[in-house]
Amino acid sequence: MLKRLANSLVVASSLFLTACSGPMSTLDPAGPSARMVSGLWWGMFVVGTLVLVGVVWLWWHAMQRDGQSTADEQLQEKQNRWVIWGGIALPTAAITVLLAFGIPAGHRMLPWPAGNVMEVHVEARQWYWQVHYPEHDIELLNEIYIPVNTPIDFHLTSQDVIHSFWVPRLGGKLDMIPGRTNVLRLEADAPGTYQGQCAEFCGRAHAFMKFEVIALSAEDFAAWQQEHEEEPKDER
Ligand SMILES: [Cu+2]
Repeated sequence: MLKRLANSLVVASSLFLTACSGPMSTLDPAGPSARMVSGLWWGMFVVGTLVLVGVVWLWWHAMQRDGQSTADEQLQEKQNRWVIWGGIALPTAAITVLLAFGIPAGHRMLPWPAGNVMEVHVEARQWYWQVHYPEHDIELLNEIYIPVNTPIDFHLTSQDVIHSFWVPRLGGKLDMIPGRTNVLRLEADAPGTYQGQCAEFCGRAHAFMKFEVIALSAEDFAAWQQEHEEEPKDER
């Protein structure tokens, strides 16, 4: 029976895991920030699974036992041990381990001053994205071209309601709030197209508020930039 249960668990988990790739999967990271997010996710998944299995095992064990009087002093002491180790020590240790990984990971994702950071401004509106490259005076709509292996600071704001900027394969999401600029640092490892989506319900067409991040090699990006800078301003 246990063997059959184990087999069906393997089949079920492999079915679930095949759904972990794809253009909107945080578990298919394509940049340093996304890798930290997915690393934390897997760590929490493993710890959470161990805790679940342990609790279910204890519950099953408890259900099999006959009732005993709690007046028994020895039994009382045993129960106190369970409360201290299982109810206080174990959660404290688990939370400490998670914080020891989680806090430095969150810290590394912040946009600290660095040498080769590129700046891209994104303004959200119902229901599209206006992209501006301040250093090159380029404007785009619903698509963002970036060079690979370069940290990009996205300066995010909104012109109407709260939206949220999210490119799952590149990193975590960040809210875009009217009257405020939030900065999100993302980086792509390899050339390719990464899907983005508004992650905060913002009205009727929220589900269709999508964009694309196109990562190009350094040479291709330089060529793209030159091509766009040469366009006369009044045609944009
Ligand atoms: Cu939205």
